[in-house]
Amino acid sequence: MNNWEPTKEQLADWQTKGYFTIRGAIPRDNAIELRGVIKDFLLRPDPGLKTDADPMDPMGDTPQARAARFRKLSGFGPRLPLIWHHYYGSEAMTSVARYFLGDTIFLKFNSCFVKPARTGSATPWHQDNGLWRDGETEPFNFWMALDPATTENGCLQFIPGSHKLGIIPHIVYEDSIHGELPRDKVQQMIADSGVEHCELESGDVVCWHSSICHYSPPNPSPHGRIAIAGVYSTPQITRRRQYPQPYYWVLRNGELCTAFPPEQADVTEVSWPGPFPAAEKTPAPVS
Ligand SMILES: O=C(O)CCC(=O)C(=O)O
Repeated sequence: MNNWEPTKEQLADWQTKGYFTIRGAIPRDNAIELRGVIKDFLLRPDPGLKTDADPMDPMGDTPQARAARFRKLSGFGPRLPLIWHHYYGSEAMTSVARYFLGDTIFLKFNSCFVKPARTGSATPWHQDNGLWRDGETEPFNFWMALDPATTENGCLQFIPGSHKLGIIPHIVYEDSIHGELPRDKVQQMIADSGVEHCELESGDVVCWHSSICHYSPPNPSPHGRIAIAGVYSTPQITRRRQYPQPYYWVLRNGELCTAFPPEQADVTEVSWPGPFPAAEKTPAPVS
């Protein structure tokens, strides 16, 4: 294992803003291969993966329409060797996580965010641990652009410094696709701290604190935006889980876990905290 260390700038960004970027975390050619694997899944009549309950428009029977059905796919990383070895279970990513989490790490969540050209929808303002509702602030979140992510095609936006505000209870509005930060609170945070657009090239990664407030807008542009995201954690941080999804070892005692399929980590289960509370009224989403 190499000993990755952040640059001074990355460390300062992590501490003050709550996120930092790694340019060329994996070679661009590899990122483009991974995108091909995801596109292959999207075009299958039944991708056989966990998908959001928010299929996107249009839902026709052309290859283009089939590729535009889903906003998010989950649980594919440990099933696809190319994605596992180049990303979730790679030395490139685990050596970064090791700097923050230590020598024994598992993958807590893995998902793919698909934002097709013109129809790609927004991910509402949220904190990851506001959605998890397990009280964990220390897991390590990472997101890789497979297509270039730009302001035009809906790159991620962060409120710098919002990771210091603690976990804010999330709610659902009538038009929410999942729990989200209270919209009036987001307006106030943006007025106070501004918003940063995180533009990335294929193979670049952004890592963020689990409490940072972030969002991605719809994609009106002619360019699709596919990205793969993950969350690493440790047995010390994660003593409980809320989703019926397995966790997978990536690093044990400083050794990269190279087995495929990856070995599942044993984590004590606790019960699901129940639905998000409903908002009293529904203002327009914050964009
Ligand atoms: O890729 C996106 O649009 C949203 C990603 C996100 O919010 C997340 O991974 O928590």
